[in-house]
Amino acid sequence: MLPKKIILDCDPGHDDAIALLLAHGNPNIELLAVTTVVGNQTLSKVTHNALCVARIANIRDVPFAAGCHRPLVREIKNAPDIHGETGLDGPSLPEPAMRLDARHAVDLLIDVIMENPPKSVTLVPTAGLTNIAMAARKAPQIVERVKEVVLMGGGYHKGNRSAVAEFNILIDPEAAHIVFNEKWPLTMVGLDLTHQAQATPDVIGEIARIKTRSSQFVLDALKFYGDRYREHQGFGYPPVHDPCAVAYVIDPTVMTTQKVPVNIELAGTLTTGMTVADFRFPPPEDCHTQVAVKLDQAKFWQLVIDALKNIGETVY
Ligand SMILES: [Ca+2]
Repeated sequence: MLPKKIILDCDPGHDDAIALLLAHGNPNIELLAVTTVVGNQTLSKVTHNALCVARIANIRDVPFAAGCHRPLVREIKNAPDIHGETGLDGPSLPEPAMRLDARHAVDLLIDVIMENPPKSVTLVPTAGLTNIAMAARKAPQIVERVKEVVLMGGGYHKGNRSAVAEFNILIDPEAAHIVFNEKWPLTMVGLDLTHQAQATPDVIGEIARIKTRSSQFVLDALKFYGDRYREHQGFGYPPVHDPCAVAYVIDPTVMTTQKVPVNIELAGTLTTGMTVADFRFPPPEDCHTQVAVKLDQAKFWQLVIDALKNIGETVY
């Protein structure tokens, strides 16, 4: 089986960092590019963090580019309550060894999609959708060319930044509206799914046995992230959202999905940023969106652990 080509668009972020390690460490993924966008912290902070994680995992020869520094319309909202002032508080980070690609992330996204064969590139956004929306508007030809979009964001049951809105969608709902309404096949890996991916003591114990720099980084990241989730959101164990989207690309049997139309609320007084999923049966024939429903937890964590083992020890 040929590896699946992906572009990871992220805002590291503790769970983004683990998503990056999973993508790099899994042999079924070819990481074509990493793009960053404002979200968990400012653009400069999350971009710095992405380059630090690249060094921890010894990622080379993959272009990294910085994208949009603010949402399309709204003011910037970050998440220091969960990710700290740096966006990746907790683990000690090495200085980046890699330089950023000179291109804006939106241009890198477009270039990489157009340089690769039609329907070969999967977009994996694990942050606000500003870069992806900008790319779709700047180069509409990418929409047909992309194989699919598998994003972490939203939820059809409840939100985490409002009663009904999830952070990645809420910080740039206009961008999400663009991305969900383009006709590419889109899988929403939302809170309904990612809240099933909690880093339990069993999982932590397995990661602790790997004993490499990358595994130690993950342990330190999960310690901080777990404490914040306990304190601010009442979780016993933290939900590790972003790697779920990467795991679906690696092996779609890691979760069940359901085809339903999804659109983004832009005008609600209580519901702005809600991913409104229409579960009335049957879905329309032209429905191009699906939502993730049920996670195979054992399979998911095995993918994460295998990726860390594959990365092995790194030197810096
Ligand atoms: Ca993220």
